[in-house]
Amino acid sequence: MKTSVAIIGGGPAGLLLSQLLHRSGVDSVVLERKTKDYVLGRIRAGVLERGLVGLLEQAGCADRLHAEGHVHDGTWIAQGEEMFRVDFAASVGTPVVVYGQTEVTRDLYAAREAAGGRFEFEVEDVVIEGADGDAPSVHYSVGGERRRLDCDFVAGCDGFHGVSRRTIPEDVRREYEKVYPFGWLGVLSETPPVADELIYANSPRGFALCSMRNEALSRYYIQCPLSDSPEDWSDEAFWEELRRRLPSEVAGKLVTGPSIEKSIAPLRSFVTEPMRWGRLFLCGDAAHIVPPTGAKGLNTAASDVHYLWTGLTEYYRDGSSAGIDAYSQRALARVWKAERFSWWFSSLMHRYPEQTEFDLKMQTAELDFLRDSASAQRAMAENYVGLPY
Ligand code: FAS
Ligand code: PHB
Repeated sequence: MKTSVAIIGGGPAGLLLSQLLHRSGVDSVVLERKTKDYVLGRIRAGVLERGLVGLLEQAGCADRLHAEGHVHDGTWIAQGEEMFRVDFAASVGTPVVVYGQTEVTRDLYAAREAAGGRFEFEVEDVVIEGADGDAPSVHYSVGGERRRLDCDFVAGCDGFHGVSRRTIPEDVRREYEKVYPFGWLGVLSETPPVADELIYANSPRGFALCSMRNEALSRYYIQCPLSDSPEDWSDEAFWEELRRRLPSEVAGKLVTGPSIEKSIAPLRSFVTEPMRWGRLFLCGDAAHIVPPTGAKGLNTAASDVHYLWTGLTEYYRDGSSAGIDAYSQRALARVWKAERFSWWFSSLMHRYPEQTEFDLKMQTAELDFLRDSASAQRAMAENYVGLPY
């Protein structure tokens, strides 16, 4: 089989890239390790930056997003019994849209299928060959049959545990990592959200987040020890702990119900440089990971896709390699700003085992400054709604 761009990974990054390339007249094939249903069964991100909304509009996949997504002009920050609001609209004039990553992925699959997009599901033993030459190829097995995909370029959109990043020789790669000493226990419940906007809470018992997917589907998180597993937490124990981390006025309004999904995600900051090696380009979680506090994971995958899509379109349309040659440097410049914001917001909102009394005073002073300063709120809003591409 032959294509222009071989895309490894059928998550949001791979699908969005494939659809945008299609709209630019560039052919691609998506190779996905799992089944489509498995990919659509993942519960992950919930907040879309303006940049991602724009890309989905350019991909022709934003109709349901605009019909069912919820525009949020701000978010609440709770510290103990106190709460204050960061007003995105007043600070930077831009909202975010709350619309689950699962739905984004569903819309992208629908668009690719409607356009006759080529997929291979349940691929195994993927090997990228010749990425440092002029004629790369991707080799993989499906149902025990070994197959080969010849291409001009390979987009590694296969997430943190994929094969693409490891294809870049170790003496070429530089990796930067910070592992956080806690995880997030997440629950999805068919209950009305406790508030109209998100609530990020810093409580003496640890971080909590109240989010949602729609008026009847809520998403909640609490910081938990890395040694915990979802089975350690009954629904009742989760709701009780969540209540204890929220201002009592909010806790009193919490509508609880059976969890329909319960999982624990570890938190890490991770970046690999460069994001290009020859004709292999890394995109999304394959190249970087952020703690989900700042809702930057999916949204930074989107900005990578923007840079790669525009660069590849320029190559095929104008014969210019300027865009793809600048890809890694452009993508990393924005990735590191997303890493910084996610690290800053995680440091502000979580309780860390090694925190001293002084550290806690610094955290309280930072929260007070964010509460009282319009410029501090503007800086947060600028990052939260999404820095320009
Ligand atoms: P993805 O990991 O989504 O997709 C990669 C795809 O590649 C997967 O479908 C995988 O099956 C496939 N793949 C892997 N290896 C392969 C191989 N060898 N061959 C072929 N295919 C292969 N972000 C937020 O903003 N907010 C959140 O709340 C949030 N929660 C998260 C919770 C969890 C448990 C995880 C793991 C991540 C979370 N994220 C969150 C981050 C997440 O949303 C990612 O940023 C987003 O999925 C990035 O998309 P992709 O880069 O496409 O990677
Ligand atoms: C979510 O709704 O899953 C969500 C929202 C905001 C975050 C992280 C996760 O910062």
